[in-house]
Amino acid sequence: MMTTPTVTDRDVQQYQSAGYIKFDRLYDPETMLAWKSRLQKQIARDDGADGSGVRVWMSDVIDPVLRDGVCDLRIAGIVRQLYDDDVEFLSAKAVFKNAGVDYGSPWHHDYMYWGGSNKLSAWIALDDATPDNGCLKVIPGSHTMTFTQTSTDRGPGFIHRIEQEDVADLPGETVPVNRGDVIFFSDRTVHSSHPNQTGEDRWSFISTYRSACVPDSSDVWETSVRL
Ligand SMILES: O=C(O)CCC(=O)C(=O)O
Repeated sequence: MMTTPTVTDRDVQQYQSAGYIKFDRLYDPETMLAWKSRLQKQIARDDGADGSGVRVWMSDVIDPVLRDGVCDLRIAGIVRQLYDDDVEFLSAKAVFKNAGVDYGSPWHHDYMYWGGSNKLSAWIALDDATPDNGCLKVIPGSHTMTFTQTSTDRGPGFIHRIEQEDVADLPGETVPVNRGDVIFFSDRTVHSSHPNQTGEDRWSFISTYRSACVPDSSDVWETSVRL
């Protein structure tokens, strides 16, 4: 039977002070490979799997198996303890890098894209990720800071960014993961990712949640699922 993962006071403190926390092996590797296969088939059906390595599904159109996966107790139990008791799932995105789509994401935080109330996302590792194949980098504590946003169509995928010189004095942390690990992070936490230099697949699935009790002025989401 599935049980709520243990979240200690120290974990909550780490999330609140650093703006992120990693939980090891929330999902088993077989489940992650099954999710990856569903995503690959869905993307192939939708658009032939070429182009950018980011795809987003809102809560009303996402594959129900994946929706149930990102709303189950493993994630919901942690989101409730780290962030808020009463939570809604909003959307999820696949971010894949491979031999053809190998870029690192530039520094940014997700609030730049969304606005509104503060949110939390879960970066779910569908593959092992290391500095060589494109794992995440975060700036601990950056969720409480203010940054200048640059908007550009330079480079792949990410329109809104924070310039490297604006974070040069802030120690970033590289967060390698094993398949099935999950990194929970605030939408104000500044993050980026390494490029994939291996030619091997690096897939992540990133689900996003908000408090059901806090008014949200963002116009990004029209549907949600109460956890
Ligand atoms: O998974 C990655 O490479 C980075 C994804 C990311 O930064 C984002 O989707 O906001």
